[in-house]
Amino acid sequence: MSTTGALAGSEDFKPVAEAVVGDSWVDREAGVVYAKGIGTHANSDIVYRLDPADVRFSATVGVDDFQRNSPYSSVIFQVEADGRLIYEWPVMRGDSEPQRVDLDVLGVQQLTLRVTDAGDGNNSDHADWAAPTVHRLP
Ligand SMILES: [Ca+2]
Repeated sequence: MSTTGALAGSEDFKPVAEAVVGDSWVDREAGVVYAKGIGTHANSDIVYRLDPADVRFSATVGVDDFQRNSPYSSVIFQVEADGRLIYEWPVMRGDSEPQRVDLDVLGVQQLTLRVTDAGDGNNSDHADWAAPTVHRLP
């Protein structure tokens, strides 16, 4: 997935950006470097139109490594399917463990990847969707 395939994207802080190889990633400490992902800054909405053959959405989410030592980072990751909340993880901070997301999206037409500022402002709220993938039936 890439943001160029998105229907719409919005962020409070800066344009939605493609994260690139060599950028800082959510799980460097564990030795995992993600080659692809979407780097965002809360508040952020990225909307995708799915294909009827799309069955699952997966990603690893977390605060960007760049903010590992920031006391201010606080974000909430959400996924909406046709406007219905299908995923939410409690507040993540710079030192929070990245989380694997794996969701059934069969029959979903519009998928929204959302990051909120967790209600306390968006200071240091760099949030990554690492390796975001839509799994399509062959
Ligand atoms: Ca925040």
